[in-house]
Amino acid sequence: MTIHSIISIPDPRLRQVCLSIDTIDANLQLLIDEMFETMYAAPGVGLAAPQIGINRRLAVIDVTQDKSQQLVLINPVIIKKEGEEVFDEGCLSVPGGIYDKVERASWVKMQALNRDGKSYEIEAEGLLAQCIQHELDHLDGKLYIDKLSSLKRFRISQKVQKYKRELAKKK
Ligand code: K1U
Ligand code: ZN
Repeated sequence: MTIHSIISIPDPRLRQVCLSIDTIDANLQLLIDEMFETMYAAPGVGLAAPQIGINRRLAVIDVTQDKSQQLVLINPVIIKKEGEEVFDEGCLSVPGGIYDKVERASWVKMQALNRDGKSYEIEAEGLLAQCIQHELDHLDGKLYIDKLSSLKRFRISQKVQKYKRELAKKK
């Protein structure tokens, strides 16, 4: 099973609006399996295709500790959202253990296709709602750091550069 490299800021591929998926076949299902493996290895609770350099509207999520609720999001759309909540948020593409507080809807209803191309809807709150919104933002080229002040964004980009330099030295 292939574990993909996760790209990080300031890679411009993270800033593209992703294209819809029109064919669900064995190749896509293999990619979905690889995305779950990549997400668990990171470790993370979600992963969007642009984070591995693929410009398609595809993400995977599993917020459980026992891998019991794997969600495949193909061409996902948030059809309703309610409330506001401030969550601590991180991103695998903003590496180095960086987290900050972000305001999100506290409840969302999402429609997407599953790995067999079947349409489903899910209502979510808490971490799952946060993760759905985070992954859908990735598909539109948006990152949680865009919601922070420009000073915080500047400091975060410096921390990420330092983290990547130190990682490169160790290799
Ligand atoms: O899309 C991503 O960058 C994945 C990201 C998703 C996310 C995390 C927190 C709030 C909203 C969305 C992550 O998974 S970061 C890693 C993380 O939070 C985590 C890792 C292991 C266990 C639990 C959480
Ligand atoms: Zn992210």
